[in-house]
Amino acid sequence: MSRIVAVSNRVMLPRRGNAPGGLVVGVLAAMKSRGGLWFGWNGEVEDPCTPEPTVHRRDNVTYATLSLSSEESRDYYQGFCNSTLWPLFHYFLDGFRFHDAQYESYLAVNRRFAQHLLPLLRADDVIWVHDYHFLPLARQLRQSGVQLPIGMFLHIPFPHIDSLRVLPVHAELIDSMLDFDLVGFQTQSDLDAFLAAVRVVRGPGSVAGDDGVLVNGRCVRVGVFPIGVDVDLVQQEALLAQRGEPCQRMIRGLIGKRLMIGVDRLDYSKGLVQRFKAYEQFLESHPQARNRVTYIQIAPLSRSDVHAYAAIRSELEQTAGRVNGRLAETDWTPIRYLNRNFPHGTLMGFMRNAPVGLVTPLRDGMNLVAKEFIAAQDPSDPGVLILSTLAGAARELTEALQVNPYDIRGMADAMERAFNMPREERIQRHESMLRALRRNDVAAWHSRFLELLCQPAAATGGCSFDAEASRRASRARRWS
Ligand code: GDG
Repeated sequence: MSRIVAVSNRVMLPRRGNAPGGLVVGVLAAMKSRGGLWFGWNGEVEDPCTPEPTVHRRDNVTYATLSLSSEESRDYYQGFCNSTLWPLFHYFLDGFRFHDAQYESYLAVNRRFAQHLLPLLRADDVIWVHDYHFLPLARQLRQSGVQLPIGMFLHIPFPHIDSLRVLPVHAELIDSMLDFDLVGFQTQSDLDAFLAAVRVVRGPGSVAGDDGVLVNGRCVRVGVFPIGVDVDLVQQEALLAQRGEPCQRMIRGLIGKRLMIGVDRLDYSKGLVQRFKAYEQFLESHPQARNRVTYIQIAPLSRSDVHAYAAIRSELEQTAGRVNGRLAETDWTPIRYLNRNFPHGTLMGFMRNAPVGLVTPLRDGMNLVAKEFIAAQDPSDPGVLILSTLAGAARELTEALQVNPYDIRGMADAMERAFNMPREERIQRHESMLRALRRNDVAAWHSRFLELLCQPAAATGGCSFDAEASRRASRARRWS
């Protein structure tokens, strides 16, 4: 069996106190079950940056990591990754910035990481690259002669070409993504958007069906691989944590009030300001709920060096302060807003004790918290999930109370409905969503992706369309 080499911007060694984000949770699950090499950034910024990767072994995983220089951190990470690609791919065109020098840094970091990865590769490896930080990595590796199978999974949405066009280098980026052998997306609409962009950049004849793109006679397979959670593990974590001191303390702190919970990295894409306002409206229009419910929002800080993240942080502090200032009683704080990490199990225990879970991003590739909330529930008395239609998870979790995250009144109404939903309806909705979670759990996600990546294109029917006709069309385009 081939060795798996995972490449992601952030590599996190399993140790206490680390609060992994969604990507790391998924990659860690794949690496733990299969073993292999995990290569990427160690999260450190130093001048000069590490000349060679630092290598650690834990269980059956080898971790090889590099640091970034302060210039790379500013231009590649905070710049092109998090002020260009992240806002653009989440349709936040107001926050979108483009600077040539940052794009140059992005390419240079991809080149540097490719060079350091080369000596670590073996002849039987398959390389699985994660996310928007490394869209040109396959091109860099191919230019150094690597012929191994290389796949890319995009954890975030892929935008429609009409938005993507604002990026001056969009054609170059799309083109470089076609050096992968397999490109995977969270949802069908992400895949459709990618194929639409490929048609524009390489001509309509390059795509047929939705399983492949033909590039210079070579087939690049594409597909939808919705990331999931380990349902049994989340259930065990939730059950175990429920008896632990942090959960018991949280329950005591509620003094009998019913809990509504949100757990999100502090990010403007997660829709927290709108959520706070919807809760305020819910309490205003349903005064009987006051002093009966408490909303806990856990929001560990992320990317705090990026200006837009500092701005959202201060807006949230103000909004929570205003709601609490207006509505709190001597024995009741309406919103408890915590910028800190908790161990994953503790979070699952909190979720199990919440009659309502709030997951209302303005845009999200998938959103694992939505799936974890369902998995963590007591099936005989489950909580209700309020879920944004703009999260990838909404495609599978159709029995959640789906809301438009910009519709403050609609979200307030959903809160009222969730707190009052009869038990029978809650059970029926939960059962159906649990089935969906089991169909697309985290093991299905990584095994489907890796199986496809390990098979030659001919064996999978990728590019099953008329390759010769496509080549003729592309020749005709060149001469027209
Ligand atoms: C990206 C995409 C896609 C959160 N707080 C703590 C903590 N978490 C865990 C959650 C969950 C994960 O982090 C967050 O995952 P999400 O999917 O919600 O979000 P992103 O970080 O934005 O992830 C996203 C994902 O990649 C996977 O493909 O779903 O759309 O944006 O597992 O439980 N974990 C710990 N402490 C915390 O305080 N330990």
